[in-house]
Amino acid sequence: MNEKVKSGSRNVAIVGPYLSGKTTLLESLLFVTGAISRKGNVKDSNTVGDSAAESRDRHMSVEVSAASTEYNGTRFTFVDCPGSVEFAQETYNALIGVDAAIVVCEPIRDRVLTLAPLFKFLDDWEIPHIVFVNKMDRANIHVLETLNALKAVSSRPLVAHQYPIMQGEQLTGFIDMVSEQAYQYHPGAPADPIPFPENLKEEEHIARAQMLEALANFDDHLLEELLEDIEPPQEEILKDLKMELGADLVVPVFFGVAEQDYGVRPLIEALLREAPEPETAAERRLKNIKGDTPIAQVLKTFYTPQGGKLSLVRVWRGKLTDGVVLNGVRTGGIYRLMGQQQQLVNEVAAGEIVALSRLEGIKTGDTISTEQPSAMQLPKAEQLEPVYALAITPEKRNDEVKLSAAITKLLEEDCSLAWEQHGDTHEVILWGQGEIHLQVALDRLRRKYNLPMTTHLPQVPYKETIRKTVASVHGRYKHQSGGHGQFGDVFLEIKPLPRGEGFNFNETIVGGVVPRQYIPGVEMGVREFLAHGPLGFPVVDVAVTLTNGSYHTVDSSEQAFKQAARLAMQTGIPQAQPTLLEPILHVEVTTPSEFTSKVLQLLSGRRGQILGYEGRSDWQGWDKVVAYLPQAEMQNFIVELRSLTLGVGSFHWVYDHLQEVPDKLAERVLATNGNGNNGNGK
Ligand SMILES: Nc1nc2c(ncn2[C@@H]2O[C@H](COP(=O)(O)OP(=O)(O)OP(=O)(O)O)[C@@H](O)[C@H]2O)c(=O)[nH]1
Ligand SMILES: [Mg+2]
Repeated sequence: MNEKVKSGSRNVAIVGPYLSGKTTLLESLLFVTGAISRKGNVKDSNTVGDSAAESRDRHMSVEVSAASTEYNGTRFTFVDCPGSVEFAQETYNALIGVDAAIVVCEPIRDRVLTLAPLFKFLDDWEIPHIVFVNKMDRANIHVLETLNALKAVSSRPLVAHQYPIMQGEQLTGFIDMVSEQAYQYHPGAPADPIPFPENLKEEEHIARAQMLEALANFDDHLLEELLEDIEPPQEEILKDLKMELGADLVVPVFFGVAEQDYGVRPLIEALLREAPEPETAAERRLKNIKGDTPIAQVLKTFYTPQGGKLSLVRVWRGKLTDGVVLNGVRTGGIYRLMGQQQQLVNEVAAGEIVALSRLEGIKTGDTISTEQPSAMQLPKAEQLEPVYALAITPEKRNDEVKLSAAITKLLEEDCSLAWEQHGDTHEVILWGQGEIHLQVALDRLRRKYNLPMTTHLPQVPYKETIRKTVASVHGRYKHQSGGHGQFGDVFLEIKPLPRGEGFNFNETIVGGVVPRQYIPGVEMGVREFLAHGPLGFPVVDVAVTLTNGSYHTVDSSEQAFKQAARLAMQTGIPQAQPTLLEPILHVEVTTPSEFTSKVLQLLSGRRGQILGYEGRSDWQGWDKVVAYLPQAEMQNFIVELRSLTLGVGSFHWVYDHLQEVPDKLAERVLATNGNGNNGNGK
């Protein structure tokens, strides 16, 4: 790694939709700045960005990866983010720590539309960003069409910083919109200045006028010049570009072919000239935090293949030196990263992104400082809710004990995962953002923690209830064995309760026909029975009253009354018309309005009950659909929702209530997973 840094640093995230060429662009940036001497390729699994085994296996990025390089005396740390929505949490966590972002996209209308959630995040957090339209070697739509598609999804004005020169679908050069100088690209070499291509004059003029107008919206002086038809000096345009990009007021657009390094030098030149200095982001983030205590924030937590913990941090203020104690924890070492390679450094100044080792107990998003305990907490990216689940079991039974420690580490690396041990079904359920997300988590369990797992679809936690009252049911337990006998005798009333009331137990015993000390035994017997009803599921919304009974002075015991109660329940519940209940979720789906009708169909097709839908007040062009959805229908809901909405639809859910399963469906459920292991009375 180069150590010729003279003037400051820039931290730049590379973000954008799945497969748009982010990792390839990083490779090219590292190559043209001399940080690597040979370019790797995503297909050959030898790029810096995708150096994690789980990324290499899939030819896609599944976690953020950082790499530092140096250009013209400035250190650039790039953070290559995964594009798949299933790994969006990684991207969001990292984005809050950078000075600017490059949004890489393809010149394809539908793919551009998928940028909307990312643009929203960037604007909500005021993160300066530029767009790099990649794959301009296969651009089969006109430049203006690409720009219009981009404008439609960005709340900030887009300004074309370059005008591409095309030959058919292939980018061959560009016109710099500030200087109006044209350049010709060459394979493996920097671009050359060429005369202005006359055939593009008209288009370029329109695009340039739009750029200047957009900039003038935030600069009165420039506006006056434009109104008076005065050509503004280049320095003024550049100054405005820098100021307005830094304040996230405009979004400059560049074009290129990362695979051929086309457009990559102009991109890094522009970053050097126009990306805001690290102080800009620091001022924005530390707005309310006075003083000069060193402060950093964790953007990502890694467990290296050797098992060491590494925290990628942004140093917001002050200097960190080797062995510094942060939040009471002594750091192991400070490293600059080049993918999975680490270079040890002695100290690091504010405005850099580096990795710190052994920050035990400190999580992604945490604010860390030399003060202890740290009272400061910088805002963190919102945590995504899990939307997809699999039940998991270790392949080897003995591994069960190791599982929870390993999953805890997994969750530290990725907070968009969650897990639970389900109370009713006893399954261990791994929750995440989609199929690939969970497969990656399982790969990590196998590879890093030697915990191969098998998976299956989680059971739906059905319950059962009753429809009818049984006024009196008798249970008598009588057992003679050697010395003491066993005797318990009860009459119970069993009544359905309204939905959601759970269970209650009463007694109306008079005259001590069932002595006080045996009544808890009766309740225990009833509760035990209800844990596994006749259909095979826990019974809820039932009231049981002990109304009568008898006892034996010598042979009665709490245990005998418990058995008597179970016997009464065994007889009584089947007479009370047991029925199956299913959990119903309250869901709020977020979708671009153009897909709302499809979303409504999807919900109805899955037995959903639409409660309403409306435009989102905070997001133009997007709707919120609210519905009840049976949990049994949730398994692939996110997968189908994404496939209907170009991948951008999402949903939020909470458990809401239990509801009777329609008879026909209940028969099917019971045929496949009812009653088989009903432990009742055994
Ligand atoms: N034709 C063409 N293909 C490219 C270009 N840049 C990248 N690709 C190809 O696009 C595919 C995806 O590239 P990546 O660099 O992995 O894309 P990514 O955006 O990092 O993907 P994720 O991180 O998985 O979202 C690979 O097959 C690349 O070779 C380009 O400029 N032109
Ligand atoms: Mg990638």
